[in-house]
Amino acid sequence: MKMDNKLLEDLNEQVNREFYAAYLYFAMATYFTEINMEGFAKLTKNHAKEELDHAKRIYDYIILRDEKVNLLKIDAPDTNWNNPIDAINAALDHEKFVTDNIHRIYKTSKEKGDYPLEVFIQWFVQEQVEEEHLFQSMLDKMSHVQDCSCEIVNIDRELKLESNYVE
Ligand code: OFO
Repeated sequence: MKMDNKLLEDLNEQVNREFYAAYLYFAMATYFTEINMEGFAKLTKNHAKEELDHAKRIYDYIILRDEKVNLLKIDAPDTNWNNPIDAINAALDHEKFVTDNIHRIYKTSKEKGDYPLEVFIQWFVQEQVEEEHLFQSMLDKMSHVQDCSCEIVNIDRELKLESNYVE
């Protein structure tokens, strides 16, 4: 089934948005490394790798549909974070932005009768629920500690010990 041109364009832009997300999380990992927060650095670096996987999933899907992958320029992320809460807030904002885009692709694929794409993109719809939850719950935890940086250090230590955040 031939893909609608606008949908294909949006999907190619989504590949770019996923690569940008990887850039953003690698930038955050750099920031957290610079301020000696190894746990947060590990978390964000691991997340950057997940974003590369998201980009690859969509890249492979476009090829599977016999359509053309169009790789677009990746912007440099804005990295002016003042503190760890600021950075994690930026992560949540970005995930909300990605969610809006995924929902639009899902909605359009339904409207255009592209059922294969509708089914494919469902994985991302669910993934975004998890991604937003990850950063929202972290922010909730951090917002309790307010200005006490020693508590943020404790959260960082916990993250460092989490076995699922592998290098
Ligand atoms: Fe963070 O989920 Fe992809 O972008």
